[in-house]
Amino acid sequence: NSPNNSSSADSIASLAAEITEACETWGCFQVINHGVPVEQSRAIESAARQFFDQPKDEKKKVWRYERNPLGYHDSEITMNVRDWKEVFDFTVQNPTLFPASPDPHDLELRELVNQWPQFPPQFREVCEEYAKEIEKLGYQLLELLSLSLGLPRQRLNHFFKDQTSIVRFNHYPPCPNHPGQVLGVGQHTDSGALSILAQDDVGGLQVKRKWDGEWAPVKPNPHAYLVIICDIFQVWSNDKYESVVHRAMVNSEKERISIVFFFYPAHYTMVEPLEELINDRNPPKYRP
Ligand code: AKG
Repeated sequence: NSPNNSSSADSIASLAAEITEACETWGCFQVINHGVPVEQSRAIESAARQFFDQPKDEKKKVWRYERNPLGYHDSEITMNVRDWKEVFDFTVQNPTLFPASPDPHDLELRELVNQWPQFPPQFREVCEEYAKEIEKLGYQLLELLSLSLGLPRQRLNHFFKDQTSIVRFNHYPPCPNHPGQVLGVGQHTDSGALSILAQDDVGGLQVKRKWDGEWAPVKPNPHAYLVIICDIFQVWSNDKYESVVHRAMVNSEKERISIVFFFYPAHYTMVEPLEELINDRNPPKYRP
């Protein structure tokens, strides 16, 4: 109750109000002064560049496979000939338990284990350190998002005790083809709760505006993260916040890197609209 406490409570409340507005209008927002140390952001970007700079045969040593889809892949494996990118994925809780199939009645679980490349030598350490920092930011954002929905600050945290989150490096090589005909990644929404995206200064990410369906470029700011509302959050909020449709354009001259933290709850989480947000006038729009 000291003056300092009340001014910090006021600034959290006003931050939560700004987040409400951004999520309702855009489904995403940028954060600066986020607390992830700049050395760690630089180290992970440099590790990603060094990894992707290797010949394909080297990268293929950590090629992902069907039962453990972590590691390196490109559109050869996704069969999506329109995606002009290559990817490296690792899980934040290693190993992570994951449903073997999308069928909710199939209870078989798989253990997903990270595949670490030999080069660059500090790759694993840099990734693990970064994961700790981005996870901290994820929890802070969850708290602010809870407040922004008028819920207790810690309301969502327990869903993430055994999180199945993934960090993805996206590398988009320069693409000589006509940019209008090729997409780095086609339009989609993310299936998790939140995505926290870092990008270099090249640009290419676009989000679909909710009010007129037009594509809006996200101005790249290498010191900021873009926080994206994803499908699970849309269900929790019973459509108050909608998952944002986004895509990445290619660049004909420059390569581009983005690093995404896909914040997923535990595999056993039953996703349904939060009961505090439901009433007779706002019945649940989703079944569990
Ligand atoms: C994804 O990895 O799902 C993305 O949407 C990446 C977008 C980007 O690279 O900016």
